[in-house]
Amino acid sequence: MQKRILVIIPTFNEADNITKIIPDVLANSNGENEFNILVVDDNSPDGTADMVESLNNPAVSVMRRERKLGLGTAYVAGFRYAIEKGYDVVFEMDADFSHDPKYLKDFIEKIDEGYDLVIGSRYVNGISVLNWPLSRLILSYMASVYTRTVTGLKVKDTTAGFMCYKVSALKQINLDEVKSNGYSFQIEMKFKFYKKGFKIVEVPILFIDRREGESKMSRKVVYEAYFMVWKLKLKSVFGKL
Ligand SMILES: Nc1nc2c(ncn2[C@@H]2O[C@H](COP(=O)(O)OP(=O)(O)O)[C@@H](O)[C@H]2O)c(=O)[nH]1
Ligand SMILES: [Mg+2]
Repeated sequence: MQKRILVIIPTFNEADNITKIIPDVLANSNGENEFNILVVDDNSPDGTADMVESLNNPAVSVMRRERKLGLGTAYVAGFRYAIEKGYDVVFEMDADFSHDPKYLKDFIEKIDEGYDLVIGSRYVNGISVLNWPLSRLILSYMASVYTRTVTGLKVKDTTAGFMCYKVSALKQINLDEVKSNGYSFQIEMKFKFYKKGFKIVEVPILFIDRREGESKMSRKVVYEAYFMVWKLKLKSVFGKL
């Protein structure tokens, strides 16, 4: 059966990456899987959104938001768009080539096997991360250990941002209740899927540090995640999740 697949790429100042990654993603389209892209741009000063629009590609849409509103809310807006437009499968993916489009087909295979959420994982086969400073790697790895310990979430790479959802499952998550603005969104979504009893699998990816531009990771993002994990745990204990 033919599947309509939407790859959501949130962007803030990704002009040097975005027009290069788009063709690599769309190259995955074939008779069975039709790939479209939604770029959710937060008024990037470097003109990311204009560059995408100038491609004039019918498989690519741009959602322009007024200002930098955070990764979490960008994805939620993308999910609502995917549901409204009747997509079957939706991807989360960074613009910066840390998430290599060559892996997209591995995720789709798992969706075809019946999984509801597929996670591109850096920590299933040891540690597969290239070119990150050691401090960033330790932060990421420890964030996963911490999240697993506090919440019991059975996922090795809890902050992974390369993911694929079956839209029929995503529809059962109350998106109004998704509270994270920043990167703790990645933890929140996995935990919500886990609590619903959906089928989750991790596939190995090699994560490579961004090609161009700058990371938007900040101290604020880390604090948000630190507290969000406890909020999720408490909510689930009191049956609110
Ligand atoms: N729309 C939007 N995109 C964002 C925001 N923050 C980060 N991004 C995008 O989300 C993706 C991941 O961010 P990145 O800075 O690469 O994070 P890192 O990989 O953890 O260092 C990239 O495509 C960013 O451009 C935001 O506030 N709004
Ligand atoms: Mg990145």
